Amino acid sequence: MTSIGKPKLRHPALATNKVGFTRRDYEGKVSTLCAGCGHDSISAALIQAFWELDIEPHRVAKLSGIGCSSKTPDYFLGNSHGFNSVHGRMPSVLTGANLANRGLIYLGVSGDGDSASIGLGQFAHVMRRRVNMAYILENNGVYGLTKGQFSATADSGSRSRRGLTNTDAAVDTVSLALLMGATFVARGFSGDKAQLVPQIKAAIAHPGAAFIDVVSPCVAFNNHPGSTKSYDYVRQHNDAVNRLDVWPAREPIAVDYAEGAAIEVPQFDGSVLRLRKLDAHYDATDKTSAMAHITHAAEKGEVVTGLLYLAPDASDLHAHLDTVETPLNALGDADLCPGAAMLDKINAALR
Ligand SMILES: Cc1ncc(C[n+]2csc(CCOP(=O)(O)OP(=O)(O)O)c2C)c(N)n1
Ligand code: SF4
Ligand SMILES: [Mg+2]
Repeated sequence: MTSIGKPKLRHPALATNKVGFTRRDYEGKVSTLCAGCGHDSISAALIQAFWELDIEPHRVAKLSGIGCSSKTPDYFLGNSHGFNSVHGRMPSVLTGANLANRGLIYLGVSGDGDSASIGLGQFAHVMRRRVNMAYILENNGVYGLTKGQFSATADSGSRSRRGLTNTDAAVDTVSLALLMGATFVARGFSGDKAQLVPQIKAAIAHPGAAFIDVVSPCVAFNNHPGSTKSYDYVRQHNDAVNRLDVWPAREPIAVDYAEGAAIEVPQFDGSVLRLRKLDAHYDATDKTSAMAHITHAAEKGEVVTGLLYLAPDASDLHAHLDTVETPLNALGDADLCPGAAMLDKINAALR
């Protein structure tokens, strides 16, 4: 059995959000992942974030590749649009869907094998094209679904459950996303929901390529001493540079911080991101120093988490291509066909 439906029965007193949905309306089928898998905690954080943002489930399109991580869209947002694509190919399918219908909110869900091994090229190009999406990479350092081989994000020197040492250099997806032009880059940990939920909310509000690498331990194949993606390792080496608060549009900001302790970044949808510094020297708007900080921390075996980079002037692929505001899939023949005279002109120009 690959999926189990949930009973329809629900408590009549469940709280509803501003669009009239309970938290249950953002859930999906019962998860069939291993008990304790980090990916299930990420699904719970996604449910919480979409519910708190008052987004109607039918406005969301969730796309994924192949892997335990890519299976998870079955376990949340059961009333949203969903497409489980081919291994490593989610970014191009998401790009096509986004170009055809800019009216939906795009969520890409992937794994480290899916994005950093077979799908590395697609990952790089979707970031440099700045497709408007929230891209969540559930990073456990192994191919969980195919029984725990090292993936390309496994750190050099880390040990497999069977005692093998990884000698290959790791692909750091956060550094790669920065290098490729993503305009929102964060790293979270599936064991820290308080940090992850605001990160997801901010990524959804961001008007461009938003990427979150979420370290998500695989309890079956990569949660032992010697692994750098285990719960214990990440808890002991987590170096959070800041904490995010997200204030939805039109809601008064309820907390004050000392001057210099927080920066506010208004988003295009009216919401406001508040970034509370935990590391006074970390500037999330300075890409070059962010990259240097991440590289130095990785050399010391630290796992830097938080909102690592935010471009204040972000824009997306639709803005770059100058497409019309109406979703392309809603345009009629009259809008799409330039007519015989225009076609003659184009042909003449090519002769
Ligand atoms: C084209 C292709 N090659 C290989 C596979 C086999 N395969 C399925 S999932 C997977 C790796 C998944 O790893 P990851 O993306 O890290 O997801 P996880 O299971 O760890 O969450 C592989 C190699 C496949 N399904 N399709
Ligand atoms: S094999 Fe690993 S990644 Fe897959 S469900 Fe189990 S714990 Fe999660
Ligand atoms: Mg994996």
